[in-house]
Amino acid sequence: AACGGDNGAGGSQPDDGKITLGFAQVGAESGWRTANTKSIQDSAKEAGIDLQFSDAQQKQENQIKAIRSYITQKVDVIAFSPVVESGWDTVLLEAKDAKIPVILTDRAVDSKDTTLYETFIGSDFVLEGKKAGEWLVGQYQGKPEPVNIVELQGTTGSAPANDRKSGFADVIKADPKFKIVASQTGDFTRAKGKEVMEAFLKANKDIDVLYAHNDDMGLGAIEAIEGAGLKPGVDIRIITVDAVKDGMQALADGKINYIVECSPLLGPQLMDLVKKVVAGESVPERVLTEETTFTQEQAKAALPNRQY
Ligand code: GZL
Repeated sequence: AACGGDNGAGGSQPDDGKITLGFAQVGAESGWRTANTKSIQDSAKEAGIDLQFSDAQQKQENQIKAIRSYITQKVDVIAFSPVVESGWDTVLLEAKDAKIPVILTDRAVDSKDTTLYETFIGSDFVLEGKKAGEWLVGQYQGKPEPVNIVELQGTTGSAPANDRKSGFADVIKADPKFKIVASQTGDFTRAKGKEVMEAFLKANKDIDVLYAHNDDMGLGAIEAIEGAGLKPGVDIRIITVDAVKDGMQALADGKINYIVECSPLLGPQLMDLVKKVVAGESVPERVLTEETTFTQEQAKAALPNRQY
């Protein structure tokens, strides 16, 4: 392999000819994120790709710093999961000027210039929100009484929070009996989910449903609901997104009523895209992840072979 030669993509091939991938991860805020990191690290090893990895503790400035360090290191490809949708154009332009291709994983950016990245591999979060809404509408078919909903949003400004909120709202607006009486960010963490749900419970006497943008906030909310002497999944129906093991266990135990899956296992597909991009092959501008939904019965059946 070329030792230190230019591979045309701007990065310089290391002496051993291995591709070097710089990955700027969001953080370690949830079970989903942990599983996503494991998938990326395991599949880089499997693919023989040299992975430089950073954890931004959910701070955009740390992700930008990490991307800049990868540019300085002249990695062959940069990949990252943008913690929020906006504020990326400057650093992505620096990567483009350095001729280092960028791959978006998991979350999207709102940059108008789509030449700033090669492809975006991740879920359709609007569809996830719609799936959650459709299940709820189905549950209350033919029941005219009002349905009071509280919503735990993901990280403010993140694509999953924006899109899961809008997809859900789009579906339930069909019937005015569905009312979102409170909606606030729990930043995708259990701790914050519990704290905000405690506040919701104090401020709202009659909550029928909780829609949490991820399992972790839903699990935190369950602690708050039980702390208030109510039965999660019965007194307050709960819908979450992700389907990580702890969420699926709560679903099987009847504390959650429905989970919309969001797969974190993007590693293998990411490594294929990295190899294609370095080889100068064309890649699709959007790669959608396969995912489904789970009822309580389906969770019991699926739990034994859940990978994460
Ligand atoms: C979704 C991902 C979200 C998960 C959360 O693809 O960005 O971030 O739903 C995670 O659990 O924190």
